[in-house]
Amino acid sequence: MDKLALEFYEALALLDRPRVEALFQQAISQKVPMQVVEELITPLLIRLGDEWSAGKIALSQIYMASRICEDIVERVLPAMAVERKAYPPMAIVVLNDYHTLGKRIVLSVMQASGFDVLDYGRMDVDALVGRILADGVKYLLVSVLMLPAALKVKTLRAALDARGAQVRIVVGGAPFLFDSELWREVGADAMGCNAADAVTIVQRWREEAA
Ligand code: B12
Repeated sequence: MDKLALEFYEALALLDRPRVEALFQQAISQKVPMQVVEELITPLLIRLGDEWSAGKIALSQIYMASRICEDIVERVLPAMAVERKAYPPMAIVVLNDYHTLGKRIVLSVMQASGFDVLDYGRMDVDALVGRILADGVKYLLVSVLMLPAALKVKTLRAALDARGAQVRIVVGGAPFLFDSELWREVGADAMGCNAADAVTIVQRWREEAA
């Protein structure tokens, strides 16, 4: 970990908001804000999660640290592109989970890249299937950070298949980063490691259909 990342991590673990803010400003003087989010903030949150599962820090620390990060990320998310791309209807959702920051970032990056993406917020499978059918969604972006929620993608796929809905599903989030084969096992069509992957995958699907 470089010096800035180490200092950022220490400030975050101590919940020292002014220091975190100052270090973020320092980082964005060298790189574009979204790159700092992906390369600095996301890995450090993952590290905090590992420290929590190892019993080294309290959940309340993660909660507060993630609130500080959310505030920073919210301020630097890219603006929606003026030019919109003509793509099949697509939506993004957090499935049965309360981890929302990843979805927020993926949505903004997609919108900044010119995609119209319906934001379904947080839903369970039954409600989600209804929305997908009503909106005629063809590409679905699913964000999950809990393993039980990741396994629900299998239920979702089965429910969509049972209704004859042809929907391509791209998944992302911690369980799929922990287990690189999980996305196939739950019946997704693709898995993305970050927001930029979401853009690449959707573009690839469109090219394949052309
Ligand atoms: C912050 C955090 C919280 C916060 C969430 C705040 C919020 N509003 O989001 C709080 C404190 C509330 C929380 C609560 C809990 N958490 Co938590 N949490 C985390 C932590 C540390 C970071 C998550 C995060 O925000 N990362 C930053 C964002 C930007 O990254 P991201 O979501 O991964 O998204 C990026 C990529 O994955 C990708 N991506 C994400 N979605 C998608 C979708 C698509 C389509 C694509 C292409 C890409 C993509 O792009 C994003 C940008 O790069 C993770 C650790 C980890 N390894 O992820 C644990 C973690 C997810 N939590 C965990 C747990 C267990 C819990 C709790 C059950 C703890 C408890 N006992 O209460 C609760 C459950 C809450 C619930 N029911 O959902 C576990 C899950 C383990 C598992 N196997 O299921 C983890 C992995 C920690 C750990 N190492 O054990 N948590």
